[in-house]
Amino acid sequence: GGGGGAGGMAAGGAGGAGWEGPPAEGRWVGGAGGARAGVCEHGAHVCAWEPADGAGGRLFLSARAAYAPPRAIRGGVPLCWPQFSDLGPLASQHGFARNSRWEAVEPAPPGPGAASFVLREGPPEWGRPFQARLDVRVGGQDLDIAFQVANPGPEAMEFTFALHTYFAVDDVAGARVEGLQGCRYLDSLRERAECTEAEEAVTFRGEVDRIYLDTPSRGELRVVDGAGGRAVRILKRNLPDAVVWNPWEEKSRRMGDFGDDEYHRMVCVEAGAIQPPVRLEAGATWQAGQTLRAESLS
Ligand code: TA6
Repeated sequence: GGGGGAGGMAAGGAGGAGWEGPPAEGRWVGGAGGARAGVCEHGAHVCAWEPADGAGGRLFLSARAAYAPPRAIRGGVPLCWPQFSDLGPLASQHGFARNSRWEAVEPAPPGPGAASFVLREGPPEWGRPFQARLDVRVGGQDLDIAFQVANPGPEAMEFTFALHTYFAVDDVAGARVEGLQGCRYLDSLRERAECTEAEEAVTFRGEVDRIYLDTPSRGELRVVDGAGGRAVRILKRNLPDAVVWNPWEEKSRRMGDFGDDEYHRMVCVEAGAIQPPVRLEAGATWQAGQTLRAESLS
């Protein structure tokens, strides 16, 4: 709750030039056509994304975001691993990847618009060895985020996962999420009751918090910012599920790193592998990712 931001860097609004440069340990990565992404080692977090079209930043970043542990950055693309929400053994909602310090490494393959990070250490309560890697690639109208995790063993590991993407919209009243008609979803506002989406598009007249299962992955899923005349398609790899969230008024007031009125300017659509959890055998590697493709409505 509360007004504008303290700490970190002042963050622009939904459609403006957005971010006035990375926070302390972040940086801009420039790709083809003048596209760029703001990335931080904290959480291997993509905090900002400006496609080549010059139509402004497409990710929401709270003016009150904090950029250091134990907080996760409020906006951009938080990495929810090894647990989405409370769907796992950890006490901390959304796991530890998003509020750990990752190490920047040479992108593979190297090239403009690429950034890579690794994480090999988790908190004691996780206690299982792993090697995680995040590869970001920005250029033209696309932002690609690829995650992989190797399980050296000796035991199999189970986890849930989501890319908790905050999309910028000029006005949530004119926002809609297309591509979910007919999908089953769990309504987190009603003890995860199982429902079916009847509407051609999900719109927002109050708090929405739903885990959609077995959703389309080839670009049918689209976040439309009607007021801003922009849209972003979500193409997914190995991420069957998609969470749709807007905190609305009351929950916004309760979040210290989120302005009371910032819910008007964001919609979360989070590509995930949530139900069933992922089971990764010893010696195996799991890969997943999303490509966000920015479009204009005109
Ligand atoms: O986006 C789905 C969700 O699980 C919501 O229930 C809400 O808790 C949101 O994540 C944000 O969680 P956070 O821990 O970042 O405040």
